[in-house]
Amino acid sequence: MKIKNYLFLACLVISMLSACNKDEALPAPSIQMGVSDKEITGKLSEKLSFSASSSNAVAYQQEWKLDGEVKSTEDTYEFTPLKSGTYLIEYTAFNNSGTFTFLYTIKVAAPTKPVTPESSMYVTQLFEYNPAPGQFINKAPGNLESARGIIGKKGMVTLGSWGGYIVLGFDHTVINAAEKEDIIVYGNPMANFAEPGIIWVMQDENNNGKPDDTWYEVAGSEFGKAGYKRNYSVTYTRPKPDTAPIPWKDSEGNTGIVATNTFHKQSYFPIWIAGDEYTLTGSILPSSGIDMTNPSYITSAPFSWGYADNIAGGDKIDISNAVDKNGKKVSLTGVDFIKIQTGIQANMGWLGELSTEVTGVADLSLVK
Ligand SMILES: [Ca+2]
Ligand SMILES: [Ca+2]
Ligand SMILES: [Ca+2]
Repeated sequence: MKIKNYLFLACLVISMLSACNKDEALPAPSIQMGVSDKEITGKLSEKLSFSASSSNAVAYQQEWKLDGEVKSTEDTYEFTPLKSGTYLIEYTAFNNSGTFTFLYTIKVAAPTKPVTPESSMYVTQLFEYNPAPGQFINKAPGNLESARGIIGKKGMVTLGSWGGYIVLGFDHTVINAAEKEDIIVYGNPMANFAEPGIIWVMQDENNNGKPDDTWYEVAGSEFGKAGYKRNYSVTYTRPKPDTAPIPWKDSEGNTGIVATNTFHKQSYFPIWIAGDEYTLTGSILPSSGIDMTNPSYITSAPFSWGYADNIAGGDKIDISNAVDKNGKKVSLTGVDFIKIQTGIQANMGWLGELSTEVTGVADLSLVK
């Protein structure tokens, strides 16, 4: 029985080998690439043309893949990068005898708007003000007018409870200077009372002047520590009546309220929100720095570094600490847009909810 099995296996191997020998009669494609450099520096909106030709007269199929997706099965392929980044173009030619592949890596630098004598050190554009509910919302410093108040100068805007944010733009690209901080975010913290907010940055990858590109979180001292979570979200529900506490539920199944107090009698739910609820998404920071043991003297210790409304005198931010959606460091040459978002969900008794305030955002290289 065993011998029979060996014989069968031997026959199988021999027949496979002879099949291979037969195929060798037809050669594999031999290909000449029109562009022989594998590393290519591309430019935004500039067309790149690729071609491949056979130097032996055999039949074969071919394909061009852009980042894994087939884009052409012809001899040529044209590609125009519409945003900055790294692209992979893989060419493959194949028949029954073999496969030829060639891989291009195309790097397209982010566009840079240079500093001019007219450049403002402060942010010059407000793109979005989307605060979470809070005691100052729907009046100063928690309305659109307050948000506009930090454009081109110092002012004061509050972002409400966890997740509330503001999106701002510079009139030039803030360059990521090597080995030093690049942006300063002013707030109103005191030595024992921080209301930390997370900072996000964006390059204008498609050069259209709008923050419709990729946000990168700027990792601070609490990144990855206990109590820090990414891809977290909270849904706030319109209260009934308007002036009641605001119920919320988070992406982990927890629920809570943004409590109201007697000092602020207006609705804490942003009046310009159309629906009965809205969801804010981001990263959450630990609330371990808050000490409520003495209810009449509540404190909130600042984190070591890397957050808004955290350290008295202004928080200096290094673009080099930016991380991608997987938490991996990214190397950005500079940034055009910034987002600041309240990072902690906490009720601080008679002081109301913890909410990040922003009193100014400036390019540190232009601060005199
Ligand atoms: Ca830097
Ligand atoms: Ca853009
Ligand atoms: Ca504050």
